[in-house]
Amino acid sequence: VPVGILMWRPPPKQWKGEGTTAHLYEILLGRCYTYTQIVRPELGHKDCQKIGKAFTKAFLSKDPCSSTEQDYQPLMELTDEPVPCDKTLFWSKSSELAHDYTRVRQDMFTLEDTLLGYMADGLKWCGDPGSSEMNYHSCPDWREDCSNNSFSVFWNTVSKRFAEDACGVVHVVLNGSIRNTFDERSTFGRVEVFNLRPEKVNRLQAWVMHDLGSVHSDSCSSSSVNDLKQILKRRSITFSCQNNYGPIRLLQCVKNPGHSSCRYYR
Ligand code: N1C
Repeated sequence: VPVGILMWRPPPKQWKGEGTTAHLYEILLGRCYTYTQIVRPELGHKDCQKIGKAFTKAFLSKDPCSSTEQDYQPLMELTDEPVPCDKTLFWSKSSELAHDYTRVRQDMFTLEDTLLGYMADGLKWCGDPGSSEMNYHSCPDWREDCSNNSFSVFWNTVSKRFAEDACGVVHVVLNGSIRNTFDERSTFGRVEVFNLRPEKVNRLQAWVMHDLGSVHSDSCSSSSVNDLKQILKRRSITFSCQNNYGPIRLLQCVKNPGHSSCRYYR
């Protein structure tokens, strides 16, 4: 039998989404070291080599459309990290604003301010059952290919843990400039809200932020936010809500000082 036949592998499948981020492994390792050595040196004992290997092992040589929570379990165990009570910040459709805020409020944490979120933020990855390599050409698209793809399952898994670990008063930044300010299909609405532990979370504080100058707006009194309130009520968690929370409004004004809504601060 010619050697070439034995070596033949089916070509990687063509998915609708973009492929694995170039140099994924090196980026993950570099971010792990940056986080554990520089951002939070108290985590300096974490083994980034082991974490990097567990990360890629979770999806390499596997069908990227049948990813499971179990695949990521070894990685989860290596990256546990406490977030102090009252300091958890969730967000939905408000990524930039929420992260701007925790950048200044260094005592507060979004998922991307914890090790695993920091490592994975903005990256894409998938493998292929017929190969031990990453697929740099394409990865499944959530809508057009499959929902149980390697990175969606990852975000569901880490978001679930982030919510389970939260305690005290927890916070969420919501986008009041879109119709579904609270979206039951988002990670926040689907995963995080249902994984808060009522025995240790006493209250969810929502901040509904409007883009400067947006016309269409939803607020604390909108029906979608009321849905959130009802879900929490059934789960025995108190809900409070504030429109255009001042400290975050100030950050919006820092970026757009000329706006009429910001004249108050000039
Ligand atoms: O679906 P979302 O928002 O409600 O997810 C945000 C919510 C946050 O509270 C986070 O704790 O869920 C967590 N989370 C991330 O931290 C995260 N970083 C990057 C969920 N998803 C995250 N991503 C990617 O953004 C991921 O690919 C997911 O599909 C989007 C979700 O953004 P969204 O709809 O604005």
